[in-house]
Amino acid sequence: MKVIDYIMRELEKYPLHFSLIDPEKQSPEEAGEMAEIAEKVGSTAIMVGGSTIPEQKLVDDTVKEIKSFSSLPVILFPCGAGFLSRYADAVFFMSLLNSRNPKYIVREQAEGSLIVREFGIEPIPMGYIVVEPGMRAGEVGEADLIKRNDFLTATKYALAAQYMGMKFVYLEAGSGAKESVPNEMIVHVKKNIDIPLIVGGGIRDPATAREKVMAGADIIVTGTALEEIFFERRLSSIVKTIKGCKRV
Ligand code: 1GP
Repeated sequence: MKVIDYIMRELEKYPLHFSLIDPEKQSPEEAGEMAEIAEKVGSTAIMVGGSTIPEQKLVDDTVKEIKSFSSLPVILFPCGAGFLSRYADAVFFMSLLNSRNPKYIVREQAEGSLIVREFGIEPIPMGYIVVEPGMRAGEVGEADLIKRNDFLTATKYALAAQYMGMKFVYLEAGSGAKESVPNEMIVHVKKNIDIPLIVGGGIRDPATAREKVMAGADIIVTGTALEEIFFERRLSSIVKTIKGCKRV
């Protein structure tokens, strides 16, 4: 089954949680253990990504370890063509829509296109929109950050993504952000699009995750919450809370 079909099937049941692992933040073996726990607590997919491109072998080794410890699909969440791995199941073939630099909108994607084809990994088109504070993703991606009260601009980018044929919209506040994407922005965006909405950045507890889902997020991504020691209990309560909500 294609990864996108699996995600769509799971979304019919409840809102979802994806776990983000950055290959540069731990050893491949530790990444494998994190993925095992993520699957155990009910996360639906493992995203592998980061804001800088590590040695490509590190991406390969990390994906291989994750695959050997977990049966969840591995979706690459790359910052560039050098981040691709043939061992992954799929790749968010993403465009940073509010970047000032064409490199992050389409040029890096052109570089990666033939590699994705050669590796045989499933491309999943996704519109990526970076909201204040944006953190490293905003800096590295040279984003014209969406202001936290500018719901209209966020909505325009999201609907443009849908009209360009992208399958998901991702509202990103940046990894480690003190403030996650504002609930009201999620409400506005969700009201105006028909494709699933992914929200991530700065979500570290069940209450915040619930707020985002109640506002309209279909999929919640957490990365930092997995990096903390003894993250299993916290991640478990985040995932249970998300799956216990009704999709908006
Ligand atoms: C970053 O949205 C993700 O791309 C996850 O952010 O690390 O803050 O959970 P956190």
